[in-house]
Amino acid sequence: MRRLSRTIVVGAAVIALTACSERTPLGPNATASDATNTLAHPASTNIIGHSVSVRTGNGAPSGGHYTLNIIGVDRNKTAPMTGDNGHRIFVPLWGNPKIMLSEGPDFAVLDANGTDGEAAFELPNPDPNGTGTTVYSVFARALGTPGGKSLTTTCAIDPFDGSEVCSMITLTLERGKGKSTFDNVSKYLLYIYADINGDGVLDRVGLFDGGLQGYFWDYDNLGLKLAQLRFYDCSTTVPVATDPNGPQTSGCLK
Ligand SMILES: [Ca+2]
Ligand SMILES: [Ca+2]
Repeated sequence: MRRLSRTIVVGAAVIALTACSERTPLGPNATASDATNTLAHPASTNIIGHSVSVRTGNGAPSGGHYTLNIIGVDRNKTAPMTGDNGHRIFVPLWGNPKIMLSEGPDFAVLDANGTDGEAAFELPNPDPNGTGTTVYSVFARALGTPGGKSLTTTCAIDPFDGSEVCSMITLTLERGKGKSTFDNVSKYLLYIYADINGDGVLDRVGLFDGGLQGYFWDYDNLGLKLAQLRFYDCSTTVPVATDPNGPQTSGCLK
């Protein structure tokens, strides 16, 4: 029986906090009013209360955000697209690529071509202290021709035996008829719910926690043309480890 390495976790938190002090706003889509509203002070309620306070018509918060479009294509891309930071990742319309995740101060597409089986995306540590309350939140919706859906599961590698560990909760994005609205999907995309220490009790592991490595989104596309993710500068408190299907609470949509 083993435990998460707290030493590594604490070390990562210090690095993340250092990075925070130099962090720029959420991205090119951020509005001028968000210029002072960086993630540098995650404990401040002002971040949530003032910039992200109104639900817009599509179910998303208002305010600055970074958008990532995951685009399903029926022909493989041949261009390398490494370092192509265009806010979009191409994936097979039918297929099961990995979107490799790496920690960084900003949101950035590092490899836009997932049609070769693997894409890469950089994002900040969502929960540097492992409290279950994030420093930013992810909203998602399905767009494109009705009928398609995708299944996204957050996974990582167990450093002790190299096995793949996936969250027991999977985000389903399904394009129905009519208007497509955003939902807060933070617990699906920013955490892994799994028993990683083998004691028979579920654990909750935030992205980039030192207890696992090689984090990625397993993206199983079943004909979805466009999955749109938006990252907002507001916090979400996700369910406890033993109740992954429980509700999230969030200050994003006050
Ligand atoms: Ca690739
Ligand atoms: Ca456990």
